[in-house]
Amino acid sequence: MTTQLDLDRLKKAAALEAVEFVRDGMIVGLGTGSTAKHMIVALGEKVRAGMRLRGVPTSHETAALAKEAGIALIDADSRWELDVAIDGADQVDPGFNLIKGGGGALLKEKIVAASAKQFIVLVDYTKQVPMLGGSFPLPIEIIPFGWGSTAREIESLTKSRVVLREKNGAPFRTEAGNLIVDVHIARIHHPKDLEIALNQIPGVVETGLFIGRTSILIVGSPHGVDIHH
Ligand code: ABF
Repeated sequence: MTTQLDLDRLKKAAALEAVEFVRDGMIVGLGTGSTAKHMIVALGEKVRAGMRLRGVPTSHETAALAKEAGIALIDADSRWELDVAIDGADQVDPGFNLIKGGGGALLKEKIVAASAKQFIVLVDYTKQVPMLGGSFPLPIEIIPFGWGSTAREIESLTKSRVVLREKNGAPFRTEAGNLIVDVHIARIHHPKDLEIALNQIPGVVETGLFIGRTSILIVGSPHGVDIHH
């Protein structure tokens, strides 16, 4: 049986491989989550060893970790171009398509991934699935105004149960002040089509589907770390 501790070791092993793609002078998109945290700590060590890096964080939590690690952050509200973005994921299929957003930072994560020349994704092997959906609900960030009607539209498009995410008994709010619904969808046969259709529903800000964005997938597993280009 693989314990959380074992999985964390695999995430760290993947993160250590990922930072080897970072070169002096790069601007790096910094992901969010427990896998990304290992990557940030490892980048901090590179900075201490003399590497010059600047980062764009995908959440307040990541910004705090990066500062602690000694990584200089650039003004997130300006115009930037990223050499590389490195982030975790909740599910990855054989085509390297992803579900992200379990941590609620999917909007910034997608903006950052989209603006990077290379998007490196880090997972432990348990995140690999033959097809997206099923074991992990698809997160969708929506505008609070009329959220019930947006959720109904999502429900009728996906024919799936749509649940408003809560935290401490209240609706979960993203850093942009929006809500998240988790869609309990069985199997996503055509993820690109679904992403396009969801984005056409008024009130949908962004979906947790990251389709065709992964440049490099790094998987930590009990037999070692695999790097897929
Ligand atoms: C972020 O962190 C999210 O998009 C995803 O929900 C989560 C992955 O979690 P972890 O790295 O903690 O397993 O990348």
